[in-house]
Amino acid sequence: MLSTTELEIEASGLGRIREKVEAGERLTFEDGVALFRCPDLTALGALANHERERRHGDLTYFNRNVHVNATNVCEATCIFCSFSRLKTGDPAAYTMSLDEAVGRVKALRGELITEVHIVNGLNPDLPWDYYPDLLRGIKAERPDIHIKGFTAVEIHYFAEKYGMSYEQVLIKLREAGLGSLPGGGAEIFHPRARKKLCDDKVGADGWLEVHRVAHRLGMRSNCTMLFGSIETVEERVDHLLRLRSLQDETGGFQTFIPLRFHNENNRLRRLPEVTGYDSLRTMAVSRLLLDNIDHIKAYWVMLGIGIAQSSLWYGVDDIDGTVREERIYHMAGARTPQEMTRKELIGLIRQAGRIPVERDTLYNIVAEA
Ligand code: V47
Repeated sequence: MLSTTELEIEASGLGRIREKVEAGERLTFEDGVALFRCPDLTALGALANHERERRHGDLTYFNRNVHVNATNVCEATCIFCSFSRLKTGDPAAYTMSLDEAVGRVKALRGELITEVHIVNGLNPDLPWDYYPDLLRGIKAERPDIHIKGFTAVEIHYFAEKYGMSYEQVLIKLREAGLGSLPGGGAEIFHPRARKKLCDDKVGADGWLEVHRVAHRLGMRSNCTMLFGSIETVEERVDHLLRLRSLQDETGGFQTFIPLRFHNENNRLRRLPEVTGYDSLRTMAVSRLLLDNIDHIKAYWVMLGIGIAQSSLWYGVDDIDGTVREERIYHMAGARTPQEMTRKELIGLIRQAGRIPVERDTLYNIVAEA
């Protein structure tokens, strides 16, 4: 006999997909579109939660991290971005000196941070040495800290600007202390949407190739999707399936992070705010389609704390970290705090009925909280 939840899933038209999920069968493009088009969020959430609990039970991961955005000067003209400034000297453009950037980490002396997350603009005025020097400077201060830094877009830019292959860039950065790559810059891979969103930065194939090379070198990385701007549901599914294909090849992605579009201070400000409903369904569909990626992360800074917490029942098993000094989303209108304490994160996870687990960047367990 079917349980009440199974009956609800049947009634929502997702019965066949439920059978596939339970049999461990891979979902297709059409299944992905059907999941996005299903209005019954509760049924979709139950399906994603089934998968989440099968993999992780109640465990919910977080870490203690700090963000360093060393420059917002950026040659790219992505229309969704509120963080970047085209040229050095433009109002609100900034570039930290190495002392200043390393000083952000130095200031944490004694605090139990395990990760520095670095994402920058594509700054035409900086010499190559700035980047390895930044990594070495941070490592000299805190050899214990894992540096997750530079999106695939930055790696591609370094390769072109300084005349190296992706492999050479990654090896040099790794020698200077880079541990893994964050998932940013993926946006939406489909050429129609990508052309509108970010015509002058690396395309889907280049983004994927950087991660392919990083994985081949034994580095782990994350992946993302910017959702809720001008993309269609089909383009979201296409994006997720391209990530799934690369993961079949390499197995190097650790976590997928759906990034909710924020509409303030950028050229897409006329678009409506992305709803909580859309955020939850996007996370649920991601959990179901990305059958080969272990973790789905709710980045609370951009989702809002309430949705991030609710998402723990919609496929999500990771809530990111303490995130001090975030700039990219706060310049785009995020109203979330600049940081959360470990205690606050643990409280949010427990209040949602889940078990908090502090992890490091590579998902080694630091402590069961
Ligand atoms: O690539 C920029 C996004 C990304 C906006 O790997 C925007 O653990 C919404 O890479 N509205 C950078 N999104 C952030 C990033 C990241 C964040 C958290 C965790 C990890 C990880 C990586 O931010 C960009 C772009 O997709 N972004 N502007 C905006 N207005």
